[in-house]
Amino acid sequence: MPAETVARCFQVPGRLVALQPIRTGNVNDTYRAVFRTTSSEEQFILQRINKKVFADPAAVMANMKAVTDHAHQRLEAEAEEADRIWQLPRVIPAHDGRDYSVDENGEYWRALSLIASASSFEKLNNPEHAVEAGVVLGHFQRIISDFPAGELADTLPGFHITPQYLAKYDAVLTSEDARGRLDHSSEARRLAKFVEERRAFATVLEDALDRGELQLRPIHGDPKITNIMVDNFTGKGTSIVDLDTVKPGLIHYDFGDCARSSCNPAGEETDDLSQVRLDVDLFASLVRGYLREANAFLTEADKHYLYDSVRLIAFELGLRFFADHLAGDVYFKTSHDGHNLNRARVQFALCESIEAREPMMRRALEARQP
Ligand code: GN1
Ligand code: MG
Repeated sequence: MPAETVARCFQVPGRLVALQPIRTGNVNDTYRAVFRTTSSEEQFILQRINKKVFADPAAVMANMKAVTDHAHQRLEAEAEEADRIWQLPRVIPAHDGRDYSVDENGEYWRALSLIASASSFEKLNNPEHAVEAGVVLGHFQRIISDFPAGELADTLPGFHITPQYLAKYDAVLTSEDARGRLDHSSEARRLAKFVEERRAFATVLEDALDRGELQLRPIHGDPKITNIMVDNFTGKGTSIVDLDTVKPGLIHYDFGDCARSSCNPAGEETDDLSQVRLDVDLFASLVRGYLREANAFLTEADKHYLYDSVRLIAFELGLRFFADHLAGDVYFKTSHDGHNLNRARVQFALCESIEAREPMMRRALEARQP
């Protein structure tokens, strides 16, 4: 069913006047829909949920609805004391009252309210932006930290459990096609060696969870810098978006993902590996903003693992891209041959840079603790 037809299935007043594709995500198809009446305009985000990734889109929407309802209640309760107006997407119901609409091909679509007068960026622009990105993530984690993680469905089994990505990578390597891709590329073999050298490290967070040092909480799941919105008028962080990976997990994967995506000035799509690095000054600013909010709920053990989380998530994402390349590009959207291989090279280069800066990053984390 064309997106124009689906856009009309949700409870939005007026007539559809425009539908513009937004081509940033690696998984779902996204549009901005504009509806008008004679006296008003409403814009919202329309998304087709990728069923190859999310096997149970209804459960994804149930998680999203429960967490955003809870977060909106907290935002309203804290609005008077807050230093800004925080925004958060709301799930817009379909005409039949459900949180999604299913088209005649069985595809699932959702509508989400648009964040007003705000922009997101591919990378951090300056230290103030870094502080704001940290504040936005810490604030979101804080207002959902009292939501019972056990009430959320595990919509993506294995998502952000690094040892499970290693197991999948090993399984991919048993196929002849994957072995062929490895044998024909010295760069792919270099990356395979990189993975082998870090196998033991891959369990660092899950071991801490098993020992009872860390605990499962609701997490965002995908707080990369492009999902953090900054107010066009005030320059302050105003919202975090892309809530379909909200699920029980370790908040460390969130912190790591925010840091690895925001503090690498080259971005994750660069071809120039020499520009890839973890900028420690930006990281220190991000940490300052994050802990301003997150100190309210982080334990000492949580803080102990923050450095490892940044190193681990760069490794994990590189491993996911690399495994997808070897599997024949079946998960992430790609625009050219070798796209996922290059993305993996970037994340592994970033991981090395994080390893080289460990003492400085640990100092930045310690300096920010009261
Ligand atoms: C995917 O589609 P997007 O851009 O929101 C992926 C994240 C990765 C990210 C890397 C469900 O997110 O885990 O970190 O690409 N989402 C899923 O850019 O796998
Ligand atoms: Mg996402």
